[in-house]
This record gives sequence, structure tokens and C-alpha cells, in this order.
Amino acid sequence: ALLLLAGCGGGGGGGSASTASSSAPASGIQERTIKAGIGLNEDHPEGQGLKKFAELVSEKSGGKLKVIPYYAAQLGDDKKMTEALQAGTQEITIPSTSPLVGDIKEYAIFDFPFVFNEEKEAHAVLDGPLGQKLLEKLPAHNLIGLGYWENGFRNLTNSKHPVATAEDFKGLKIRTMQNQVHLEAFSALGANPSPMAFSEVFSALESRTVDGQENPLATIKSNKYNEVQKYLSVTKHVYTPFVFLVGKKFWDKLSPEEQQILRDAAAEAGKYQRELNQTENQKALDELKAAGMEVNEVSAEEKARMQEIIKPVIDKFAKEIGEDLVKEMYDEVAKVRK
Ligand code: KDG
Repeated sequence: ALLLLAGCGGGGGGGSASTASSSAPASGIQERTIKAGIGLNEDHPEGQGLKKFAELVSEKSGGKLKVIPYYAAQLGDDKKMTEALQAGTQEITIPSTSPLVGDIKEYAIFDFPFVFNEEKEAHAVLDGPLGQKLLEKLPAHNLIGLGYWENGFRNLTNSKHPVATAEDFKGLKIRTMQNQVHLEAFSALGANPSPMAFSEVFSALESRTVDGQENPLATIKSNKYNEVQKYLSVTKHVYTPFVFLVGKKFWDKLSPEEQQILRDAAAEAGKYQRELNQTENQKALDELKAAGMEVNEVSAEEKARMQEIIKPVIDKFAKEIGEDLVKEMYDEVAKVRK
């Protein structure tokens, strides 16, 4: 069994390269197969971004580094894939930051509702010193972060009624990500949240185990939630980043040249992914309407009321995370708004 394990290490992490000599630092570019998994579909902007990443890595390495993309949670959900990276049995995943909060509590700042109004405000925080500081916490958890892609602003769908006021959340059974801030925030609003892996959401909605869920428009469309959800409320209640993760066990086997290829490709594909995400989110709203969803906006006044109701939850988590860090985020947003 030991031999077998040694042979599988890094999930095809490089044939002769990885076994050649573990003491000498790797150099040049070796032939390697890199498994990269996400929860979303190939047609989703994240899927298209991953595809672009694979192409770029192939180009930059003269075909030696082969990224094999796995879409639609074929390798498991965000948590499972992150654990596989830590164990060294998968090389790359690009999860929402929210399920990572169990490991790195500071990531919960991106679960605070109504912090960002526009994508560019989130980008300034993510691509600035604060985002970097959080990436630097990853290696202690056997993960390397190559930057942030975009999941985006989340909106509520459900099968019961339009949600336009804070009171409309009362009693709704809502699937949330596996994240304590989301759970407590929805509870504060009087909803009945239940945490669930993404891959289980469609059938939970279909069987009416839950009434609703919340995700960006591109996801609602790509995963065809319109087939099992009548009401779409444009709540934009929270902006979720994706973090581009590489397993540290695998990363440490790479030569500096190979690492640079992955860094550059992740940054380039990320830029493409964010742009595509914004155009797709815009298009998706009309498409979901055309597909029969009943769409309502939520007024600024109601959002402010929701924020007020959730405030004790946010204050509690701000204390746990560190109020300095939270302040740093709000200061950065204020700078962009000016
Ligand atoms: O690939 C990312 C997905 O697995 C997941 O993060 C999508 O936002 C998501 C959710 O609701 O779980």
C-alpha cells in the first residue's frame, strides 16, 4: 500500500520528474499532469476561465504541463477538493472563499453582507494589500493562493414568493454555503438556513427540501435553477470571490520556471474570467426573465434595513476576525468610492 501511495503522489505529479531526486531542486519544465477541479459547469465563466488557464499553461510550457479540467463537482465540492489539495491528491481548485473560513477565519470578511456595491470595489480590496495578506495565510494550511477570480454578487431565488422586504425572509428555508456568517445572517433575518454542498443544491430545490438558495445570476442560469425556482430577487447581498488554489505539496515540487508559468496563467485567465463574468451576469438577468422567472429589485432602503437587522451578527464576527482587518476593508472601499 505504501508503494502504491508513493506512486500516486501528486495525482500524476510528473512521472520520472517527481521521483528523479527529491533532494535536488527541480529545474526547467517537466512533463506533468495537473488535475484542476471546480464546482461550476464548463459553460459558466469560471469554467471558461479554467479552460483558458489550461490553454495558457500548455502554450507557455510548450505542451509539457497539461492541465486537465474537471467541471461540475466531478472531483467533489469546494471543501472536498481543497482537502484533496492539502493531501496532495489533486493539484488545483478555485473555490468560493466562504467554505475556507473553517480553516482561515479572516476570509469571513468577504461574507459580510452589503459591503461592496460594485465589482471594482471588491477588486480593489482583493488585489490590494488586504487580499495579499490573506493569501499569505494559505501556506500554513498546505495551500498556495495565486490570486482571486470572481464568483460575484449573490441574489436570492425561491419557490414561495418575491422577497422585497426584510420581512419576506421569514420562514423561508434557504440553502447557504457551508459558512457560519451566512448561516447566522440568514437566521437573523428570520429565514431557516441550511448549509449544503453546491452539488446538492439543484435536487434539494427540486424536491422542495429547501425553498430557496442564493448565487450570482450566471450560476442561477448555468445550473438551470429557473426550472425549479419561480422568484428571483435582485438582492446583491454579498460579493463572493473565488480564490485560485494550488496544493502546496505539489507546488513545492515545481521548478521556479514552472511556478511562474502557473502564476502568469492564473493572472491572465483571471482577468479574462472577471470580464466574462460581468457580461454573463448582465445577460443572465434577461435570459432568466425570458425563461419565466419573476424578477424583483430590492430598494436601497430595504437593503439598509436588512443590514441593520444583521448588524449584531457582523459585529460579533468582526471581533472574532480582528477589527483592524475589517476596518482595513471598509477604508479601502471608501477610497474607491471617493
Ligand atoms: O466552483 C465553485 C463552486 O463550487 C461554488 O463555490 C459555487 O458559490 C458557490 C456555492 O454556492 O456553493
